[in-house]
Amino acid sequence: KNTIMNLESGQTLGEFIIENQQDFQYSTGELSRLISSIKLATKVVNHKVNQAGLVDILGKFGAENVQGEEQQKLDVFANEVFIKTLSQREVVCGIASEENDDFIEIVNQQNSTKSKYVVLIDPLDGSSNIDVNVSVGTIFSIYRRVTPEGTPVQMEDFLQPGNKQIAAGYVIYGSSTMLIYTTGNGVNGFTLNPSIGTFYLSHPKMQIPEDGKIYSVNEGNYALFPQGVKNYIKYCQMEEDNRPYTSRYIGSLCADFHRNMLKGGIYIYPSGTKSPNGKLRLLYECNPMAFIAEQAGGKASDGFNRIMDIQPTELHQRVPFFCGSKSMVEKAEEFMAKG
Ligand code: AHM
Ligand code: MG
Repeated sequence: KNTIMNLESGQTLGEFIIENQQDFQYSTGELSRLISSIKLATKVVNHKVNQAGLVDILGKFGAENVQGEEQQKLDVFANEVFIKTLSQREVVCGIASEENDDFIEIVNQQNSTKSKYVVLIDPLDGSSNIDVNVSVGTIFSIYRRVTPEGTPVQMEDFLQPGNKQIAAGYVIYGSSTMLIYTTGNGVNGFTLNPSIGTFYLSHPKMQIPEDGKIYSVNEGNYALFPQGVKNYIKYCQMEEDNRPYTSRYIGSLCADFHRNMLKGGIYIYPSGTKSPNGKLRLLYECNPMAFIAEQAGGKASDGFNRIMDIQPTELHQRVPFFCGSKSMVEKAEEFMAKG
């Protein structure tokens, strides 16, 4: 009984969205409907992610795939859920997804594009972690289109620098499912109560600690890292002042980023690994996380310059990523500058 009373006194994400609608200039409720649609899709994906470990057992007993269909991969499923949910509600005029080569134009039954927003999304980030029951996430980024409303959406509507983002957020399907987002007026985090399917405001006005003691980088690639990153890692490991720092790497950006948000820390995915610009995508991963980090008082850089000032040239562009507590990112930049 107590639990129910406590929950009822807490603010839900739905209530929060309505109450904060005035955050957006020229607000017509359109962006609120868009964020509500993301909330809905998140719950559908969450339900499926929670069942991931059961698929084999159910399959063995014939309870799954009665038509003999192959079990759909979770990242494909998540991609479809977000695209269908957003397009059917006509809350966006275009979607670009990490899972699709090209962007998708959304038209309504009259064959026109009504909304002025585009969404860029990584529907299931860190999906290689699913099989081992480690947290995965969703990352999204929202822009106002630059081409005229009512006309077909164009590539330039998606290739905008991160500093033009209207909103951004991530979901972490972890020991609890959380949705964290910003509309440029601070960062707020909501935790899902799965028994009633409602997100509650659990982390209001999130602030990333100015400094931290955790560094997250895939050190297996050490030999390939630029000298600046190697030197910074050695600095983290040195016995001096409040060091050595602690090393934590989950391999799920949402989870590593989220831990750093709460405890302070730096996340690095440098160049010089499998691709010359690292692995992470500017539009689906780095820009939204950079917007959230900055809104929480943190910092995001490519090692030299602000992530959100980079002018994108292609949808799936990759970029080195240094993100987290402000002083830690600045320190890493100092090492990068020295080379
Ligand atoms: P994905 O979008 O294909 O899942 O790749 C992104 C993920 C991030 O979540 C994570 O931080 C990174 O890849 C881990 O890469 P690596 O295994 O190379 O360290
Ligand atoms: Mg990803």
